[in-house]
Amino acid sequence: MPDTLWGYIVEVVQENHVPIQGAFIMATKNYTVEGMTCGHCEMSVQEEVGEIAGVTSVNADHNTGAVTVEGADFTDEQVSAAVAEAGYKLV
Ligand SMILES: [Cu+2]
Repeated sequence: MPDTLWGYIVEVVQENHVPIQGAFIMATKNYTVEGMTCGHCEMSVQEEVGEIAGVTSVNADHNTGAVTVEGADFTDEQVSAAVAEAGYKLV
């Protein structure tokens, strides 16, 4: 009986340590990008930023410079690097 009880406790502890898949916290972040002048610029930024792991949607507006990024587990540094890769500057 004690062996069974011990085994049961170990199992519960292990179960509680199983990482829960799909529990990432989704976030929407707003950035301002300098240098976009037309729809092609928007596309370039959206493409590059969209390649960041965890990013689910990107919306860029060349009129305002606003770039909205939605996703989980991405950093400002990654967005800044992607914007620079596209040829623009995060401000
Ligand atoms: Cu353009």
